[in-house]
Amino acid sequence: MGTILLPIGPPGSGKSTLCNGLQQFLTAINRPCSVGNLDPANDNIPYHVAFDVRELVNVEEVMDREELGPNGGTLWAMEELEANFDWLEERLEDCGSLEETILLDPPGQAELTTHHDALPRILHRLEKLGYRIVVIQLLDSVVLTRPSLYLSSLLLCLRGMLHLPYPIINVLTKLDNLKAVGGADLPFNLDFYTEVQNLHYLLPSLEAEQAASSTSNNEKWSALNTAIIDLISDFGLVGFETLAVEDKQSMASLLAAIDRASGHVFAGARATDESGRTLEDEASIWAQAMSEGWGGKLEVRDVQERWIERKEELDEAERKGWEEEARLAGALPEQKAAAKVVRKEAARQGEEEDDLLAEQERWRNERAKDGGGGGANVAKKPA
Ligand SMILES: Nc1nc2c(ncn2[C@@H]2O[C@H](COP(=O)(O)OP(=O)(O)O)[C@@H](O)[C@H]2O)c(=O)[nH]1
Ligand SMILES: [Mg+2]
Repeated sequence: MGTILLPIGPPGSGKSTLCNGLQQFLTAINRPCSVGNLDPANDNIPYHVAFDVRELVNVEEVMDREELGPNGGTLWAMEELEANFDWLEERLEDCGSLEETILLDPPGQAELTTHHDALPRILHRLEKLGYRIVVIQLLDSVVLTRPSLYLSSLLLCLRGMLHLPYPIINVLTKLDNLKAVGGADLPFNLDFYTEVQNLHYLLPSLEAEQAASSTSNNEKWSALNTAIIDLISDFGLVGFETLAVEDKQSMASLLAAIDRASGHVFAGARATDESGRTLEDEASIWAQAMSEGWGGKLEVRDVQERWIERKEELDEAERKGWEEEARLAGALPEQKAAAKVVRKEAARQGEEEDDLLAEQERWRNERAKDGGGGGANVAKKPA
């Protein structure tokens, strides 16, 4: 049975980038993976695309034909995709064996994950075909920097979880960027936000934010905030993983969470070559880590340290690490220059050695002519 991973989330939350990152990561650990674009207005396809919904429906064409704006055009296009479900089914079959992981990159319209029915109906039909489905709901971590944005995002995530009733992982993306957009001044530690702890603690900062930006009745805002907080807390469903897509550890942690959600069973043994030697490739190391019960989960405390508290220091350490790796691989220009110097020096020494040997040979011949013992015999012990 194949697994379909569906990243959802507002435009710019990182869906296409995650598809690209996961495609690279899964390929590196030898897990077959394809990515299909379902966004009829996608102008950023960084990954190798297996199939593209724009072969079926083009948003500009829909907008012209139906006299719709970009938002309505996209929703209409998703309905066309639903009406042409056979097209999707065939494209998925073309992706190869049902063991494969298939990523679908959908549009970011909020309607699709709050109340529009095309996406849940498409997923339902895919599930009936036998695909396992995992939804990955993305949210730019910049929302943590404004309490009102964080609260409304929680509401959006909760709605997404209720609208798409599949295993779902909520992810705060772009953690590497959080400090630059104000993450160093957050009033609470990162785990407060990822674990969605007691939201009532947010009330004073929500009120301060609203007092600064609105002239309307603050009491009504307070009552609304409290009602939303109570609603989110009563459901108790929302929590977040974190992601910095270019960070290997962060990607490994997210993939482990995805695997837990999809029930992916790891091959326990490490791969071997023809002679039976254990391979030291990434796939093998991943299999080993999983078979030894590595949960793969990055602690929030470590994420906070890596991307907020000690970001500059650890960025620098990481840069040096990469430099060292590149140096070892002989990839840096200075390394090439250094290798050239070493080779030149060896050649020069070789030339000097040749001169020395020739000089010794000449001396030995002269000694032999004089009737003296050859240089090589001088040290010989008497028999
Ligand atoms: N710094 C950083 N930028 C990211 C990350 N993920 C995505 N982005 C950037 O966010 C922007 C929007 O990403 P994209 O994948 O196109 O979002 P989509 O509209 O949800 O598909 C792009 O410029 C990405 O390079 C991340 O983990 N860190
Ligand atoms: Mg995109």
